[in-house]
Amino acid sequence: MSSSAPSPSLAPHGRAGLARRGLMLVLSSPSGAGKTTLSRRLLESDAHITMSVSVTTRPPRPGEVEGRDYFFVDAAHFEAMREAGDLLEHATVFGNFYGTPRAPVEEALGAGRDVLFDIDWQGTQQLDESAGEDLVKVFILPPSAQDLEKRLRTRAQDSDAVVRHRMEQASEEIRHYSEYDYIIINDDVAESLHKLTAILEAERLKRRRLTGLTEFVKGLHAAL
Ligand SMILES: Nc1nc2c(ncn2[C@@H]2O[C@H](COP(=O)(O)OP(=O)(O)O)[C@@H](O)[C@H]2O)c(=O)[nH]1
Ligand SMILES: [Mg+2]
Repeated sequence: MSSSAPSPSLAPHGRAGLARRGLMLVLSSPSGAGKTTLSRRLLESDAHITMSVSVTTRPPRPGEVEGRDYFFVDAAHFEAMREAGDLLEHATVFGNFYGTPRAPVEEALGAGRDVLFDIDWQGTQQLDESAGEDLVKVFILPPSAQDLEKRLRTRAQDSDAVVRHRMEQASEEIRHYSEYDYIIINDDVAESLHKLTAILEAERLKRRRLTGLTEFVKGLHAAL
């Protein structure tokens, strides 16, 4: 993703010309907490972060676009990717397989771009092991159980039994909140986006990510 008008505060090579390593921003939440909406909004507002598009064996929902929301594949294709080592992480969620293709992530990070992941706690744990310090983990919580139930009902128009099952799954996902660095209670999307942007900006300024810092400071010294 690129922009003709880069915002100086968010540029991977900021005004001072500092190069930095790209970071991996993970968003996890129970289904219905608003994570997909929040991801979309972040991608629209920040030109320097790229979405990691997962492969899944779940069938597409109405309105979902191949290559934007997911790459929709069958189980055999998924297995082949997994066996070839083409997935950075993978997990089974609601009986379907989900995985993160490795190549696009490595390519984006190599180019100094940040990558956004909408994955569950299982995938986050796997990335934690392989990515370590490049990973920034954000957990989104619904403001209340009633709110979550309302969102699940209006969104999917599922039966009571399905909604009940999703609520139980939500309860299970929420158990993992303490494995994350940041928590956002998603009461209001605009406010949550503001918080997420603040997290991203602060993380981008971490000294250890600024690979061009030594050179920059050397230059300062030389001119003093
Ligand atoms: N581990 C892992 N989880 C994923 C991946 N892609 C999506 N997920 C998670 O799978 C869960 C179900 O996603 P989805 O089928 O889109 O339904 P949703 O709950 O309505 O968002 C969500 O928690 C996603 O974050 C992936 O590549 N790896
Ligand atoms: Mg989603």
